[in-house]
Amino acid sequence: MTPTFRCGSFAFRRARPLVMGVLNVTPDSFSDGGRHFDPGRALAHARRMRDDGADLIDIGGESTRPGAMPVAEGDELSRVMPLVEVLAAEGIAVAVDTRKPAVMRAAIEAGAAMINDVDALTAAGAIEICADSDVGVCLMHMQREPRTMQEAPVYGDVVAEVRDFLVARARACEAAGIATERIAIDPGFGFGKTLAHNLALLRSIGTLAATGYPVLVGLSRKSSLGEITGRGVDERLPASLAAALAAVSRGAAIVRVHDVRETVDALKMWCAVEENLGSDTTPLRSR
Ligand code: 7PJ
Repeated sequence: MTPTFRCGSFAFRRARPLVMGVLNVTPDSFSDGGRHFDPGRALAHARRMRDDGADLIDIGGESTRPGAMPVAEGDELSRVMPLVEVLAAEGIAVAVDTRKPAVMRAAIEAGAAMINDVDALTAAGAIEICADSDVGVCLMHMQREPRTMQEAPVYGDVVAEVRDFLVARARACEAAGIATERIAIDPGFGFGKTLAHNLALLRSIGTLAATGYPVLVGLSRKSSLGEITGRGVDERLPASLAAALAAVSRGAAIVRVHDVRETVDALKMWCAVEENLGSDTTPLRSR
């Protein structure tokens, strides 16, 4: 039977990879920072991603790029909440990228379907807030914190350490009442990892997928892709598509991307070639 990923009122059959479109509403996010800070433009961009075939839209009001400083709760709420309310009311599966329990609570009340937490719900109260609702959760691995995470990250066995952390967090969520089908895990590319660490994790997506939890990957436009190609952040689309395909071909279930239209096309092609996608032949949404 095809497994299902449940978040809010949505149940995604995991017969094909899902696409999560990134909507940053911060003045300083590294790749599209500033571009969607105006609420009207942010809404238009979100709707475009939906029309291009995004299954989920991930709204973030705090930049977690390397070196980024924390954002005040009130600022994050005022950036994110108007968008969550409007997009959720339009029937879009909205994820909110936040580390703050107060933002999680408000987002859930406003109809968010998923909480995407780069801190893996480690803040006090975060697990309970999610457990008291029906949201899906994404638990991400990070070594240290955004301000300092890229200062010489060190691991013994990066794949085993990341997997063990994520499984422990997933078990903690289950113990608190979050159903297994509501949990996704994410190795956190670029979050306290060197290029070598990121590549080791990408090669080992299968090890993470073998836990049974859907694996979400965020590689889109990231600096590792720049290190490999020598390209600036606006020139990383080809590398981002290659990275997404490398990830899904190793078992990733959800790709978090900036370039939805292009990624959906790449995945349509990949799905057409694959013969192991189960009996569900539903094409990627093409509106
Ligand atoms: C990730 C994220 C990621 C998850 C960011 C960027 C940097 N959430 N939020 N996974 N990256 N789950 O937009 O590239 O990799 S912020």
